[in-house]
Amino acid sequence: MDLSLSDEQQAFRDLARTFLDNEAVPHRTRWDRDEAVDLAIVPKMAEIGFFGLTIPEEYGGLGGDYVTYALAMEELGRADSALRGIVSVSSGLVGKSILFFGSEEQKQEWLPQLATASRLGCFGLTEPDTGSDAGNLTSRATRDGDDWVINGQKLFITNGTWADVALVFARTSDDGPRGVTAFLVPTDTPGFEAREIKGKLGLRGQATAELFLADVRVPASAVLGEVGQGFKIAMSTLDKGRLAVAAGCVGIVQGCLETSVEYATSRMQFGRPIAGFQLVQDMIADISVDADAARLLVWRCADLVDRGEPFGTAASKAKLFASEAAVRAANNAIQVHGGAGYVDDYPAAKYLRDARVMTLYEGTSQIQKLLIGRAETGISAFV
Ligand code: COS
Repeated sequence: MDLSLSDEQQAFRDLARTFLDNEAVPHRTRWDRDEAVDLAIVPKMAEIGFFGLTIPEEYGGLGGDYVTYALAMEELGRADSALRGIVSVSSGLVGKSILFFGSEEQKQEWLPQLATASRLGCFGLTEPDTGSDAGNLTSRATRDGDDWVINGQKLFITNGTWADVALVFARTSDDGPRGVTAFLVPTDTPGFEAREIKGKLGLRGQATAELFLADVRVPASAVLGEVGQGFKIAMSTLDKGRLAVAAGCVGIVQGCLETSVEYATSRMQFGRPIAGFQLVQDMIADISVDADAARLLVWRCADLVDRGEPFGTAASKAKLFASEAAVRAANNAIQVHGGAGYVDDYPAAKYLRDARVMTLYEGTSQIQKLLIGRAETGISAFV
């Protein structure tokens, strides 16, 4: 489905697909079983431009638009969501926070490195006791002379053990969400420790970690934006993050469609391809409609970003629909494959395991519904 994509946008999508079909798809099952992607792919992905896509050229990126970014995220989701997460957390959540809220010095220091993936970033918001209620986080930063000293714990942090810099949100006053400040913390700072979380249902190739900060001392220049602005930075960055998750989910749905059609047209039962049975076509039709609907919501949102229009609610709608669609489509794909869908010789099982977290992270489906409900009614369910 090509809705008035420019030649450049289509060219980037084709480049991304060819690269991932050669460099990721043949290895993804092994990476998934080993619980680690081969990090040698990261510089190769950077060369294609995945990491620098929306970072301006003056900071070493490609200065691309968000529709192209959505296409790139879709291709990554179709190939391996573990790779999509590495990119969208490092150059998306961390890079964009620095781009929109950082000082010129911080931009010069970090953006060229994140754009080329010579360094990776992680986004330290979630804590053991604060997931959806992010504004109530309890990690604390206290002023000590010219420095800040950070103590606390972060949970489920993508890239946590691989990152060179952690964007850490910590409380600098007891004023709820208004008392949160963002800090750029090099992960080799004494007192910073990352421990990998093993045994995840999906995204097994991706490093997900628990972060421990014990008297981590950073200079005042590590504050991103202003003191007390951290929650706004997190929320506005997550709006774009939700677009990236949604686009990745479109890739999962697309992958489910392709593998289901391929399997159903070649698998013979009762003397004909199972694609000839109406009940199988019913499932394939559902996946196909989910792919189109999710993609259109994603493109609408990306287009709003590109035009400088408000896009938060559109991002919530895209993320809600696309993540639920990804779970539905992967479940349908397994049903089309029958027993073959239950083992990892085919991608359907991994699609389902990877899709399952998409309705949880970067704001659960329930949080997205409450944000959409608030936008429609003007009444907040959070107060
Ligand atoms: N962009 C910019 N500013 C925002 C914003 C956004 N998208 N959303 C909220 N803010 C601002 C508000 O404007 C408000 O500013 P003022 O203090 O100047 O009025 C401030 O942030 C606090 O807003 P509020 O108290 O209204 O918070 P919300 O109700 O907007 O947020 C929810 C509550 C539950 C929506 C929010 O905490 C949330 O999104 N939780 C999910 C967190 C999440 O996605 N976690 C996953 C982490 S990454 S895996």
